[in-house]
Amino acid sequence: MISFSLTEEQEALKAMAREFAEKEMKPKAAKYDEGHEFPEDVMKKAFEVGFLACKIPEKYGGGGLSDIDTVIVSEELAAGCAGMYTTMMVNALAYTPIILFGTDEQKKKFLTPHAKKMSFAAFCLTEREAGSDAGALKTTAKKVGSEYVINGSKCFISNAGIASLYVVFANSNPNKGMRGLSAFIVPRETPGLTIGKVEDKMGQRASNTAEVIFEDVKVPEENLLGKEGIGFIIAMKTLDKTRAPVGAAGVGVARAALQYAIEYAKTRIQFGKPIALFQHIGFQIAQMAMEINAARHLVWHAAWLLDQGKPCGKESAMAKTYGSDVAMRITTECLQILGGYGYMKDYPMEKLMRDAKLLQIYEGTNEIQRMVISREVIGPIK
Ligand code: COS
Repeated sequence: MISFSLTEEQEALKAMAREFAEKEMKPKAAKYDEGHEFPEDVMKKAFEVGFLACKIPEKYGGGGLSDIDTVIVSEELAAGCAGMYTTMMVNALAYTPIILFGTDEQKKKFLTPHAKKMSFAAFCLTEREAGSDAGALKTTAKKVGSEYVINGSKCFISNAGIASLYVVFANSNPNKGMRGLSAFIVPRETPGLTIGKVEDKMGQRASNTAEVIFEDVKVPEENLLGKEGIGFIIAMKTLDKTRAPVGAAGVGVARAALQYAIEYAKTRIQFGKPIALFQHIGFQIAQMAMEINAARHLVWHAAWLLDQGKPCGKESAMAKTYGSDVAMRITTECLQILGGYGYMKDYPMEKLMRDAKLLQIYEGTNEIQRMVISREVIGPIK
């Protein structure tokens, strides 16, 4: 059966996220972008209303949001500020390997405290020499007695500098290549874990992105997720789950840009009439509205498949790619509608455009997504 109607709870969740974005995020978005600062006051409130732990299952004290719930919330939060959205939803990214592969004991030990107190987590996969080619990562985890000793470094890690918990992918059997990868839960206070360079980003500047360095970091074997050698699969299954929300964030950013451009076009008078009455602008607005709807439908379909437990690697990749491409295209076009004003920092459009760009890059570049989609669509070649 196909249905686009939301439940009463989902409508309430959407309204709450929209109000939070309007009242708490939007008014402070420019300040935290300009200052490249961690929005602590906003995050405290986000924790109070449950967004930081929204993906932690209810059994462990969190919000237990479904995948459809998650994309609804993601669209709304990203419409408020994509950088703040990323700070919140990277928690979901880092909790997902534990939710999917952790034991009951690991979930109680590591997730429950995050549901009780404002906390952040980071997903440590990317390295300087292993970005798109995630399987080629060089960080090692050597088994010594009942511990693993982790050495290496990770880069471009969202939430790195503010996290108290890291899910770290390392090779515990380098002879096996990507089949030697394993995933570990590493608490912040573990000796040898340090934070390196904090990145100065073009957009999403309210989100913290930094390097994480591991020098003889010892973790007990109880912190291994699943079993040795399935780290790559853990990473891929996690990303299958988290890519649709990135598409949803693209929808949110695009929607915010279009809404602003429409208000502007209705009041900006040129040649004696509002520019919204020029056919070119009207058609542009129609095209953008169609693309936003199309992107949302792809996102909701991927989230629905996830909730049904059906395979959705291709659909998640489509949702992420189309949603983020639409965000980039629409923020660029909306900026053009504002002309010179769009290019100035006094208006929100240039930030939306800078923020959109990162959505095409993180959680797997859109080129990698196209590779995932094309492999499945083309199928085996004899
Ligand atoms: N679910 C389950 N298993 C998966 C999977 C998925 N979504 N994707 C791949 N696998 C499995 C494959 O089935 C294969 O297993 P077998 O060898 O047993 O058949 C194994 O994993 C290797 O997969 P593949 O051959 O596709 O690996 P490639 O190196 O060719 O490609 C890509 C892997 C490029 C898809 C992967 O490295 C990737 O997603 N890179 C981007 C990383 C990323 O998103 N980084 C962002 C950082 S997090 S913010």
